[in-house]
Parts: sequence; C-alpha cells; structure tokens
Amino acid sequence: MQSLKVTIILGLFFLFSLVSLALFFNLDGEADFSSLASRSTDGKKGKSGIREIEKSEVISKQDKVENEPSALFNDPAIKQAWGLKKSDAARAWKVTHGSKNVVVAVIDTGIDINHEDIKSNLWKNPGETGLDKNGKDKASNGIDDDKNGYVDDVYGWNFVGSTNDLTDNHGHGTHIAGIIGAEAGNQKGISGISPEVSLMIIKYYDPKVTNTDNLKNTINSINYAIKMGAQIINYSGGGTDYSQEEFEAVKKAEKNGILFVAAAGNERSNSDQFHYYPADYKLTNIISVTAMDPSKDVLSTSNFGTETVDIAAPGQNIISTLPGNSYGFMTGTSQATAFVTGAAVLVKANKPDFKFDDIKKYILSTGDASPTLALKTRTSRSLNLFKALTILDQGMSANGVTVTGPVHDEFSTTTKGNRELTQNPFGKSLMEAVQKSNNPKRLGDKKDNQTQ
Ligand SMILES: [Ca+2]
Ligand SMILES: [Ca+2]
Ligand SMILES: [Ca+2]
Repeated sequence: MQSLKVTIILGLFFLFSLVSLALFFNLDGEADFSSLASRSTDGKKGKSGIREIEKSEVISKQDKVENEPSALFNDPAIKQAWGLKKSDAARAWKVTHGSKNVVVAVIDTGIDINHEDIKSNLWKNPGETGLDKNGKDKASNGIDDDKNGYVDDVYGWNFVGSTNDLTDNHGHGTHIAGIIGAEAGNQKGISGISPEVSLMIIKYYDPKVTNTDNLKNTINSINYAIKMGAQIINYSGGGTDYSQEEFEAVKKAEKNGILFVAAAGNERSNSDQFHYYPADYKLTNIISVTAMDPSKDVLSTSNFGTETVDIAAPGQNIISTLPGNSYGFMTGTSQATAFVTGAAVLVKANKPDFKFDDIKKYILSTGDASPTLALKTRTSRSLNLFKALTILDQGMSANGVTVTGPVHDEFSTTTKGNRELTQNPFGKSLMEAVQKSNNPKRLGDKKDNQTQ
C-alpha cells in the first residue's frame, strides 16, 4: 500500500515535470528565454526605462593580426573577416569604397580616437576645428566656437560625462566603428565595410559610470546627431521599454531624412511579441538588423521576427578594432547592425542624393534570400553589399558601372546540407544582366562597346 502511494506520487511528479518542460521549450525544440529576457528589465519599468549596449563581450583580443595579404586590400586581418566575404564586400568595393562626405553617427560606448585603423575616418566638427581669433586651436580652446551648446566637441560628444572625452571603457563602440569604417589598404588591422567615411562619435553608455540615465543619454545623442548633420545613425543597443521621447527623437531623424540602423537585440526573443526599442518603433527610417552565422542561420541569441526584424547580417565572431591599437572578435546583433550601416554608407556614397527611403529600399529589396531567414526576418534576406549597390537599371549599377558576373559567387549561393539558398527575383534579373558583359566599364568610357 505504501509503495503504491509512492508510485502514484512519483508518477504525478513526473507528469508535472513533463508539462513544465513542454511549456518551457517552444515548438522548435529551442529553449524559450524570451520571457526571462523581458522580465530582466521590468524592474526599471515605470521609471525612465533603460538603454544598454547589448550583452556582448570581447571573445579574444590580440595586438597584432595574422598577416594574410588580400588581393584587394593589404590589411592583414581581412581574410579573417568572414562577414566581408558573405556579404560580398570585394565586389562591392569595385563599385565604391564609400565617401568622407557621408557622416555616420555611432551612438555607443565611445571610441579610441587614436586607433591606428580608425583615426583617419573620424568626423571632425567644422565649427570646432581651425584657429580662433586669438590663434588658439578651436578643438581645445575651451570655447563653444560653433555655439551648438557643447564645448570643443570636435569628434562628437560624451553624454554620460557631459564632456568631449570619448574614451571607450568597454570596447564595444570601437569595435562597431571599425566594422563600419576601419581604414583599408593601410597594411594595418582590418577593413571596414565602408573604408571611406566620416564617423561622428557619440557616447551614451559607459560601464564604469553608474547611476546614469542611458535612455536620456540616448535621446540626447540622437538629437545631437540630427543637429550636427549625420546622414546615418548606428545604434547597437536598446531596451524593452517603449519611450515616447525616444520615439519622437527617431521621428525627428526621419523628418530630416536620416536613416536609423538599429540592433534587433540579443534577448533570444521574438520581437513581434516582445518588442525591443528603438529597433521596433513603427517609423519608416528604421532598419532593424539581426545577426547570422557563416551558414546564414540567425544566431540563437539574436532576436527575430517576421514583422519587426528587417534583415540579417554577419554577427558571429566578427573581427574588428579594439581600444589600444588592438583587434578582437565579438558576437551579436550589434555587429550585424554595423554591417548594414556600412552598406548604407556605400549606397549613400554612390548616390549622394539618396535619403533614408532610397537607401533602405536598396538594402532591403536586394540581399540574398533564404528559406531559413524567411522564418526569422521580414524580408527573408541577408545583407549583400554588392547587390545593394547594383539594384539595377538594366544591368547598370547606380554609378554607371556595368555589373559583371558571376553573381552566384562562392560565398552567396553555397549549398549546405540539404538546405538550398534560393535566388530572389532581383538576383535573377541581375544574373541576366551580367551575362551581357564580362568587363567592368563606366558610362562615358570611350571604348564602351568593348566586351569579351
Ligand atoms: Ca561646440
Ligand atoms: Ca572650441
Ligand atoms: Ca586597415
């Protein structure tokens, strides 16, 4: 009798355990941590909300990078950058390397302004450079020369400490800046997606400073970027709390024609159900980016959503710059976001008249379609830099370069296991276009009828 009782109790306990497990795991068999993720910030709800850089850390760090000469650029670590290959950077760079006229606001943890591989691509506030009437350097004269409310804001502003000191105490901001715009061809480090660009550095987060309002710093940062003429904003952070003030700031950027590239977040959750901001504000100038691995699968740590997340880009083990002239690998939707920002710079450099809507169209309507991404993103696509530049007018890219093939290179259409990547309709027309010519040529070239 006693043993029957024990058996019944054990049986009931087993049944209860099974039901609990079934509830915890979703239909795909993956553990569902989304509720945990959203709960983690609930404690601050009702106050000011929080904005943080995504959970990300440096995976490994090195002072020097392996010397592998590239056919295109001579930066040592370029071969380690799988994301550049997957997103078709080599062919994109045949069209453009970007332009210093394109100003990107990197709203993050600051930057190492002396980094050997980024310093040449930093934006400089024209109102805080040169000499003042007393012959002193405007960048360091202690005067708000351009009267924008910030003293000596030559490379940007630090809203955590209300100073022009942009020191990166985390590494995240330096890493993001390098992905977007590290200098190419200087025989050092890596190459950014857009090796020519002007990076405006705005610091909203510092792990060493507590009791600071990151959401307010974010809003101030966005407003600074608008005021100072950024054309693209990169925001690799966020939080689960909606903020009307932040929404208004991004909307103001929209009114000013500014593209806002935002991380989908590393909360492991479905953003269609559990929103992540600012990526999920319903505004037309936002591109929400999730992260994928070399097999073009969205990372298990990344947020996804067929309504809220626009596109996937490389985000696993991405090599980039770190403070102190060093380099290292990081993972997350932050890194993927920087890839898309870099793409936006290339498109803008190629078509200077473009506002956010055109840039967004070029990036989101091209890319490489994939059945697995169809379950995780709105466009079913991963970033393809080359296609984003060559959304076509009968085989002619935006700057008049005839597209040359093959389009289906070794990086974009590999077959892995039994999963085939599908060619999107745009890809097909691009393919047809390239078959007409094998030589790159420009409109207006004298020998424009020369083909082989
Ligand atoms: Ca100033
Ligand atoms: Ca000054
Ligand atoms: Ca370099």
